[in-house]
Amino acid sequence: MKKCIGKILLPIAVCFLIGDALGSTSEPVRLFVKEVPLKVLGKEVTVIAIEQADGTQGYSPEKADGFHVEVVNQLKVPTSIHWHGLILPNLMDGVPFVTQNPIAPGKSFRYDFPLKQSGTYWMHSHYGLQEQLYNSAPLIIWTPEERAKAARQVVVMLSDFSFTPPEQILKGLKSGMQTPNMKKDPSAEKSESSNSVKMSGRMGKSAAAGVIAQKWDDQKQRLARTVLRAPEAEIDVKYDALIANRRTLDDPEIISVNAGESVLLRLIAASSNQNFYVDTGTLEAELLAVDGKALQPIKGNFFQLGVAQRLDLKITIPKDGGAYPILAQGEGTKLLCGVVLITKGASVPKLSRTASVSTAALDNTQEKMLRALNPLSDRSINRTLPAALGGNMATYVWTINGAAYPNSNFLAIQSGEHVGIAFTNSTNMGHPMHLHGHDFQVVEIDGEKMSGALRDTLMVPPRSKMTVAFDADNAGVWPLHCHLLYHLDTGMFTVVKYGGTDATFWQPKAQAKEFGTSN
Ligand SMILES: [Cu+2]
Repeated sequence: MKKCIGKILLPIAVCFLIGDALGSTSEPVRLFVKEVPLKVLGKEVTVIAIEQADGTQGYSPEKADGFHVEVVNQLKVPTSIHWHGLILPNLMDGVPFVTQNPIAPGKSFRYDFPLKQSGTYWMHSHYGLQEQLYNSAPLIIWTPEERAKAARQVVVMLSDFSFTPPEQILKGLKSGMQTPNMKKDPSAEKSESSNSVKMSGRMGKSAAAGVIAQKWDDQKQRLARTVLRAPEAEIDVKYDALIANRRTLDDPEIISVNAGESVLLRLIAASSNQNFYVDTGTLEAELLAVDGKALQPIKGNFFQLGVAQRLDLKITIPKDGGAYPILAQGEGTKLLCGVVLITKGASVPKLSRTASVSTAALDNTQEKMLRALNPLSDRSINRTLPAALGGNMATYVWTINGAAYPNSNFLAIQSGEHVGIAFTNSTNMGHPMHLHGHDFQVVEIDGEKMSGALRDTLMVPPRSKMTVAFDADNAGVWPLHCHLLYHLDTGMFTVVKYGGTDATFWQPKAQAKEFGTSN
C-alpha cells in the first residue's frame, strides 16, 4: 500500500485500482518451498515441493494481474527459485550469486513484475542440486486466448527419479566411476572412461535391436516414430524411474476426459538430466507451442522434448471414447512415464514401465520443421556471441568457450543490438541451452538459414551447430547455461552482460566458496 500513501485523498477503491495497474501493491501469493513425502516404486522418500498454502503446486497467474509472489524457504538449507523462460526485470530472475543472494532457511523473498508472456512455463530451484529433488512446479500464465485453446487443459510435469542422493550421483560422475544406478542396468558399460570403447559396444548392441527415433513423414506432413539401426543415445545418469506428475507408470495419474472433446496437454520437462520422446499413441496431436511460444501448428504423434523445454500438444478424444496413455520415454533408456486420459466407463490399462528398445539421441528432425507464429523482426544480427560447448564424460568438466564456471568471464552486449548466439557442440552429448530473460529465435541449423521457433531453451545435439537470435531489450546480467543439472553444476554456465549493468549480485567467487568449487 506504500504507493497509496501519497494518494490518501482518493477513495480507497480507486487507490486499489491504481495500485493494481502499477503492479506492486497486490497481495502476493505465498509459495512455500518445503520437504514432502513421496512414494516411488513402493518406497517412501523425502523430496521437495513448491506449494501454496492450500497445497496448489506452483503458481498460475492471469497475465493481466502480473506476477506477485513471496517465496518462503521452509527447507533446512538455502534456496532460490527461478521463473524459467519469463521475460522479467533482472533482479527478479531468482538466480543466487547472479541476481540475488540465496534465501536463507526460514527467510522469504518477494517477486513483483508485470507479465509479458502467456502459456506454459515453470519454476525451479537454481541453488545447488535441488532440482533433482523436485524443487520445481508449473507456472502457467493464463489469458482468455490460452483458455480458449481447448475444452480441457492438462499440465504434465515429467521428471527423472533416482534413489541415489544427487550429491552422490555427482560424485560418481566426477570420479569417472559408475553411479550405483549404472550397476543395476545390465546394458551399462563397465567404464565411463573410454568413450570409444563404450560407443562401439553400444552400436554393436543397438544394431541388433534397433533404437527408437523420430522422423518427419514428408508424405503425410507429420512427425512420427521410427526404429533405426543407429547408436543408442549417450547419457550420463541412469535413473531408477521416470515420473509424470510425481507418479510412476505402474500407478499413473488417471485424467477423466469426455469423448469428442479437445484437450491441450501442457508438457514440461522438469527433469534434471533426462531428455524425452513424447508419444501420444493413437491420438493425432497438433503441436501449438514450444517453450510457451506459439508455432505454426505442426502435426504428429511423436515429439522430442529436451530438459527444461515445453510442448503444447492439442488432441481430440475420439467420439467412441476409451483409454489413451500419453507416454514419455527417456532418451537413451527404455524407461517410460506418463498419464492416462480416460472416458467414462473405459477401463484403465496395465502399463509397463519400460519399452522394449532404447532410443537414439535427440536430433534436429523436429527443430528444422518448426516455424514461429510470430517471428522476431527481420533485422540483421549486429553481434554474434560464440558459445562453444565442450567437455566430456571422462573428466566430467563441462565448459562454454573453454572455461568452466564459476569464473568471471562474460559475453558482452549492448542494449538495442540484435544479437546472435552461435552454438557449436563438439561433444558426444546434446546440451539443452537456456538463456534467461529473453525469447530467442532459431535462425540457423547446421549451416541452413531459417525462421525457426521462438524458444528459451534450445537442444543442441551432439556435433551440431545452431544459431539463435534475440533482441537486446532487457538490460542485466543473464545466465546462459546447459540445463542438464550435472553439466550446469560442473561448469557449463556463463553470463550475457549488457554494457552499463549494475552487476552487484553477480558473485562467481562467492558461488565457488558456497559450493566448495573453484576453477
Ligand atoms: Cu550439457
